[in-house]
Amino acid sequence: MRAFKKRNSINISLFGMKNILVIGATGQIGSELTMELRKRYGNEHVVAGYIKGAEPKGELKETGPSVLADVTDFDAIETAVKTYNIDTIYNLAALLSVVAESKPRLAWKIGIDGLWNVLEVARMHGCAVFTPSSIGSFGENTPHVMTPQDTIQRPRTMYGVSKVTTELLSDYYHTKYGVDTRAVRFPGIISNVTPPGGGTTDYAVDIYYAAVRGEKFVCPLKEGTLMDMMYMPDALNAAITLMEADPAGLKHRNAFNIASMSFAPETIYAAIKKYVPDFEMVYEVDPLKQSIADSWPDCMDDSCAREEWGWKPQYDLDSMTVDMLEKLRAKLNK
Ligand code: AKB
Repeated sequence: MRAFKKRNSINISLFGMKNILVIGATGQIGSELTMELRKRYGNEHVVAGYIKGAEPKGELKETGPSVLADVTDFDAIETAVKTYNIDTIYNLAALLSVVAESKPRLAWKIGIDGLWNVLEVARMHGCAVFTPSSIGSFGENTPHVMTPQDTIQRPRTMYGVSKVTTELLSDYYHTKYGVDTRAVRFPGIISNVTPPGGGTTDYAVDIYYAAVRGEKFVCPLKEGTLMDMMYMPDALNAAITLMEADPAGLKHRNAFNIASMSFAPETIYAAIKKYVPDFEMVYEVDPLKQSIADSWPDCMDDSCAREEWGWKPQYDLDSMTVDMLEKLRAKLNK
């Protein structure tokens, strides 16, 4: 076993020396996280890691370096880390919940075998690692209202199984090898840039596109289905703030509950209808999505994140709706 390079416990970004690799940089969160990190740390210091068939385009390609970094390929990850002298890895490679149910083996290969590669490279080369968990790490027998930070996690989906394992393996690498692993449990993320694909919470993005296009929205979840959701700027800020936090303040690591809003389909529909009065929605329940959503929390208690590293969201449902409609109207020329 090779010993990992010792890192100073003071965050090295204070000295302006952070070199970051984003694995999954062309995905829903990765594409915006890469651009936000480039704004904060400088374009040359943030490398967009992609897989074949999902190469960076546009400003993601033009503003900074990119590298082939398939999470399932240990050598590719290690070469990227060595080439760019990386000290921090944001590992966003994963299949979302619905698609993971149809490809459970692939979900494990990307989520867990891939994570193992990332953690091994991090151990050998002294990198900090952020690998998100999700509300999907909880299950039917978790308390659903104000879900505590430390509670029962017995999910029955492959997505959930892989997210709980992500948390455990990341904590293991921290306690056993001292690797600086940290993570949050993301709610459903809503954004106007790269659409999600194959998630249970995707409806909360699709509904805005339907409203702006003047289409009737067919909701795949039934009335009353509550889930935590978050606007992308808050999600990006959470990831970066946690990775910048003083480690002395962290009692938890993998992974923190974070929350900003919780709503059911009829609530987001009403929020949009306030600004798009003709907007229509009908229900056509998808049984798989419904059963997954029913197993997830209604709303999480994020007091540990607030206390340990100062988590504080900026957006609520109304301010997110105003911003989403404005940005999508510009994007879709509507
Ligand atoms: C999904 O719906 O699969 C994701 C998630 C909540 O982790 N958006």
